[in-house]
Amino acid sequence: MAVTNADIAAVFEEIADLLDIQGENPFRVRAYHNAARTVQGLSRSLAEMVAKSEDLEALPTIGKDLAEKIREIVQTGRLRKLKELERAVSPDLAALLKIPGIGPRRVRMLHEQLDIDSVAELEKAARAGRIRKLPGFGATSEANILKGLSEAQQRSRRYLWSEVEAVATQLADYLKAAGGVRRVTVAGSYRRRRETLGDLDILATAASSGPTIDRFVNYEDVERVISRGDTRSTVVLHRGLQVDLRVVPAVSFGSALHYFTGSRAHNIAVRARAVRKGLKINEYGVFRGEERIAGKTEKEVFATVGLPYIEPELREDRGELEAASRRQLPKLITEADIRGDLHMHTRETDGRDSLETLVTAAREKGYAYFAITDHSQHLTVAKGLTPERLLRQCEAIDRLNESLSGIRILKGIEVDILEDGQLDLKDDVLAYLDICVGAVHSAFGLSRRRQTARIIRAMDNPHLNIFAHPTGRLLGKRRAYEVDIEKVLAAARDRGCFLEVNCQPERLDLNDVDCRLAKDLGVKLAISTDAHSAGQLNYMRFGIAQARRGWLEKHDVINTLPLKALLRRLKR
Ligand code: DGT
Ligand code: CA
Ligand code: CA
Repeated sequence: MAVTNADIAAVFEEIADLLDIQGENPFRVRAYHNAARTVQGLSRSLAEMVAKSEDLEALPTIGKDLAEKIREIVQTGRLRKLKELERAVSPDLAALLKIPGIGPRRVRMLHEQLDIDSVAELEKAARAGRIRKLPGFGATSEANILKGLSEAQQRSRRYLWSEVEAVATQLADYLKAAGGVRRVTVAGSYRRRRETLGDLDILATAASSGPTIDRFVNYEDVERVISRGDTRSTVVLHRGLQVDLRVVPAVSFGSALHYFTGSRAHNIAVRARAVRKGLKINEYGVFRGEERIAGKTEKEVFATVGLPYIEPELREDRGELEAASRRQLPKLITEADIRGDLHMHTRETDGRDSLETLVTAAREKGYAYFAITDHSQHLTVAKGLTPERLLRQCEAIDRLNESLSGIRILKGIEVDILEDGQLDLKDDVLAYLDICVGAVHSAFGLSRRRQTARIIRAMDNPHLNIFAHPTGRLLGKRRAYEVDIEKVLAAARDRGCFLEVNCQPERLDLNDVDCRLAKDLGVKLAISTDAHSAGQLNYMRFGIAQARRGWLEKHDVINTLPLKALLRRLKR
């Protein structure tokens, strides 16, 4: 992986900060800052200059010592000097630098005078009013530190894709109304549909960039403008979400979109392919020597390296370039392929809506079928169904089905998988249903071996069709339980069971990597919303995105089947 000038500058900045924290000679500290600035401003790649053994000492502010360090970073990807400093200054202490308003000198002072060694201790001291007493700090400084702390906490978190969707759409629409704007696209991890996002990256084309940037920084939801240049700007919105905007000319749109969509690893792989063909790809275009040969569309960019268009969801450097060059890219599933939803709850348990309301919603989605799968009795917090209540629900569904045409309600259950792998309802009850979805809602703490055995035991029951939210994770809240998912997948395949891709935005479980594994092992999946209200039937798009990131095609997913074929697959 090629070292960029920005990487080298970052190393120098870090060294400067760490030296400063240690109370080093200010001239040495300054030398590193200056070198970082020089490196940052160079138009040529240092990696390339090193490769050609060019004289680095000819560069301003770079002496013998720094030239040697640049060579070391380029050649080894690291710097011993930085490693030494990182050993000498604790990472917890260095982390204080990330708080706005705190530079290295202040870190040193806080450490020497108040014995503060971590962000947590800083917060405690600020809340106790101890910081204002330090020379050069004062009450305003202390308040700013507290504000900076809460901002830093916000910024270090990642956002669920679903949380950001409305913000992204509104901001993009708002920018489209700027004078002279032609296109606005949200790129980055948002476009790749990653389940969580660090920040938003927006790309626009416009006749001139000024008015677009003006409109951007004046958006009503902007809390703080971090930077504002001629063609780019970064702001923080009220909820702490950072947004980067880039305005590019239309001729560069495709290459800029490709660059800012990422992922970084994918970009690096594409650029390496270009280099082998004697081309250079960057955000401005594809170049042979000085001549621009492509850049207007992404399709053009891919074509210059001999590849067909690759969907954003696949751009993670997980084999998509190889598949593309062999013309074996998957034809990714779309929401239009889905014929029904196989997991949802009514107000009989923890859902909000009635059967009738769900019928209307499913009809609006154009579905041919959907399954009602309320919880079973073991899940008392969700008012789980006893066999008697389940039977009454089944009768209601039978009556409703008689009055319906063009759509069929499947009688189902989300049955608890008990700690010993037994299902929470008797076989004769399960035999009465069209579909049985099983899930783990208890004993998350079992060892990997026992959890895996428990789940496989549940799948031994021939009534179990779909294993729901298979790892139990809640994004940002709860880690997956310990389970050997590969073993579970193999067992499912051998038994004619399916695994779920749960569409709830906090679950998205299976994740993308495990979807891919399922496909490779030949296990079919169900993409199901687990809706707890009629509106949540629209969560299907989140699961589809995850499935696409997992390379799934229509034929990998059972709820793309017509009703009859599906019912056949549900008979094990
Ligand atoms: P995130 O924001 O953490 O969810 O992930 P991304 O992928 O949106 O990353 P971000 O916002 O840092 O950058 C957006 C895209 O811009 C990234 O996917 C690829 C491109 N990019 C940014 N910086 C670099 C870089 O230094 N090298 C390369 N090759 N690409 C970069
Ligand atoms: Ca981003
Ligand atoms: Ca970004």
